[in-house]
Amino acid sequence: MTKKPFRVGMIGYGFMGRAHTNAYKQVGQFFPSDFQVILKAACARDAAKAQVFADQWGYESIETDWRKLIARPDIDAVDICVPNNLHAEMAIVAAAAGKMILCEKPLAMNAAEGRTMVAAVEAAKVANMVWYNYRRIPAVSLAKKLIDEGRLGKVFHYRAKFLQDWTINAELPQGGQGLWRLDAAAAGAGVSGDLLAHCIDTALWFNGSLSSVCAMTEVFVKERQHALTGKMEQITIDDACTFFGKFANGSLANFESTRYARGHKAQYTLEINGENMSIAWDLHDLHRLQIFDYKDESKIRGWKSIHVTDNSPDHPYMANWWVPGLAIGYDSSFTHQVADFLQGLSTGKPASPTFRDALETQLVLDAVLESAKTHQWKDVAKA
Ligand code: SOE
Repeated sequence: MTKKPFRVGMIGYGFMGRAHTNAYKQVGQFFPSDFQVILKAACARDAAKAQVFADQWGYESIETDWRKLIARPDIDAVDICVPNNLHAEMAIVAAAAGKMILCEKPLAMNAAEGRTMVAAVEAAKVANMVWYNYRRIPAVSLAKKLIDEGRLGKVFHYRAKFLQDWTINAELPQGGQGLWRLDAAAAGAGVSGDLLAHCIDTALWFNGSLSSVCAMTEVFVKERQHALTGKMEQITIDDACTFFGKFANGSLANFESTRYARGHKAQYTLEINGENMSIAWDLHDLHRLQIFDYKDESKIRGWKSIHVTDNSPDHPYMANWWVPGLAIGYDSSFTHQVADFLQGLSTGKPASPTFRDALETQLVLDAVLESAKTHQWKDVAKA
């Protein structure tokens, strides 16, 4: 069967540029589809850096102007892997050019910007998706399956945290590669947009809408040297953000994120407690799902740890990998996301989260930051 080309134009070459490209390279082997992914062009302002990236990862060509990349007739899909302040403009131009768009998370700097992006992709009717990759860790996808099967009964609590420790050093500058995450002008928000966004995305997927939130944020290092200007500049993003809230289904939410939890590198944990079952997951042990099922016979009832590596269809995505018991990793979640995106193109049922789905996360984030600023509960606006 002749496959349809899916010609990718990648904008950006950092950590996420590599993670997404790795997924494009793997997907055809592990998840065959109607499409042949072709790494057509990599784009970065610095031609030398773009060329090194293109050579290392197998892109056929480079561009240094993202508008030229988007305009190229041999590009079908644009992957936006640049700091958050550039997402909206690039996505809107790509939509107008009729290109499919795969955008790194968070969708936008804020919900207002997110709305313009949703309007653009929906008006242009182009396929779109946001890279909230943790949904596609098999253990997390299995948790979603169990929740959708109604096994939990009434849900009472949802709690999640995402802890890191890489910004404790006050000498660390802000701005530039990787460190743009500390610069409000480039990132929009701190740990809320960078880390809590993942937790919120999964929570909304598992447990439905959040209706109201009450938050606090803190900036522990008030000034950092800006890598681009060399000057000491104020830090206005949140270094830490904690919030609680209420879901529309009546359950209570409890979230925490920080880059100041010494010893934790990327500890994303989540737990959901229902009347019949509780489910917990930890990114540091990513192929295990912890389950407590109250329906178990009392003498053997207790928390069980499921190694989500079986190749039966019950363990999402695993049938396409190795033999039972052999684990896959963080990188595979991106491969699964591309696989689902391509499948969505064939079936006409778009892979989530679409820009519209991701806008809901953005609305929660806006309410969280507003609540922290005003020291008041805030309702989450409707999409
Ligand atoms: C920040 O350190 C970061 O790389 C986030 O930007 C990613 O979204 C998260 O998955 C891991 O941590």
